[in-house]
Amino acid sequence: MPDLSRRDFVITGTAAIAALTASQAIPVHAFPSQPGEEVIPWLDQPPANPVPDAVANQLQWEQLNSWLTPNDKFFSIAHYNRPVIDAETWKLEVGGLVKRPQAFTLKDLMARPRQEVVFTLECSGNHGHPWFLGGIGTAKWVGTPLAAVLAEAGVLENGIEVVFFGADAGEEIVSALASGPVKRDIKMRQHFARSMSLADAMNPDNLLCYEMNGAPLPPPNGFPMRLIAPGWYGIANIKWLTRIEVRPRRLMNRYMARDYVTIRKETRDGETVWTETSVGRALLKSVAAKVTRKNGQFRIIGAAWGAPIDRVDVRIDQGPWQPATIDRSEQAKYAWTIWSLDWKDPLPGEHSITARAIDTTGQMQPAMDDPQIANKHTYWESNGQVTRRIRM
Ligand SMILES: Nc1nc2c(c(=O)[nH]1)N[C@H]1C(S)=C(S)[C@@H](COP(=O)(O)O)O[C@H]1N2
Ligand SMILES: [Mo]
Repeated sequence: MPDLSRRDFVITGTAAIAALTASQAIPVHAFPSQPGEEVIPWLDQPPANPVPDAVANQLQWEQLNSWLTPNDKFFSIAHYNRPVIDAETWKLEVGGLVKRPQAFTLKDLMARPRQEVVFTLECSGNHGHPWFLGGIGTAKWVGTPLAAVLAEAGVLENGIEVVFFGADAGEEIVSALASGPVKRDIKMRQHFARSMSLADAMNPDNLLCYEMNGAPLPPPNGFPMRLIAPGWYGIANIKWLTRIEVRPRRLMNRYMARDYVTIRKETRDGETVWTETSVGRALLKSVAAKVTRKNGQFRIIGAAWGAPIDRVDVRIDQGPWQPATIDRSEQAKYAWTIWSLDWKDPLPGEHSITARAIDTTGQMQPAMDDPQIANKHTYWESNGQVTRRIRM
């Protein structure tokens, strides 16, 4: 029995094709869309983005048609300015608590060993606001491993934290509360920065990245160099890198300690406890991306990411959870998994569609009323189950 992959269709007789297409209906590969396929738009379209300078080019879920997000469709976030960097004069400094401080040119770094990773980058604020649904994309990132650069620089014994600085900068004001009656605002110009523990920074998958989907890193995504930290939320992936500094203390700047901090109210032994935690690793999540119609057949197509995916369940209205078909044709450790579910004979009218992902350790993406989500008083790490509405 020959393997009837799609290519074989071309050289097989018409009768065989007819028999095969009739028996197996639509192929399990969700992408690319088929000729004659139509996308039914969601009813709950997001409102206008109130911060178009900071959050640009959000993913349009209905247009999701490939596993990798094309560079011109990839979202970008800039909390300060969007620097334009001359690659000829640009340098990356590696300093602080190292035996051999270094300064690399782009050529130096591109001459080092090349490594690639397909990684789904999501802003931890994604789905935290009604207008923010498209702060996510998947790309093939290429660069040189960070670990070897740090090892060659020789981290000194008291170096525990690795700080990554961007070229972008802004003014920060901190209310310095003294223990007495004195309170004073301190204004300072700060470069965008985030840090990781030395152990996290030494992860062999971390890249000093200069290439995205086969092209030089586009300016909005960090040209000429950014950190790619697979498995971490977007915020850790510092763009427009200029300096890496090893330090003896934790970094407590705005984007580590004040912003991108999740605040949760928990009850422990009847007592209310508030927790404040810095956003870090990505969390398990899934969404329905689009509903398609072809030859009178309907299909829900979506994505799941944030952890190795075992299963995705889909619920239509208040019906049972139905297991989706996982598209195994394109998968990678740190990339989203595409799934689909055939929707048999939807009734005309309004419907809701909810997806939930289950990872390979059996963990389930939390429901919106799960205490993990319901007791969260900030919009970061919004990985609760997403419900979309549609009119059929
Ligand atoms: N230098 C710098 N790096 C940054 C940011 C920034 O404002 N400045 N934003 C971060 C945030 S919040 C996210 S979600 C990701 C987004 O990456 P992208 O713009 O390539 O999509 O970049 C991160 N890296
Ligand atoms: Mo972000």
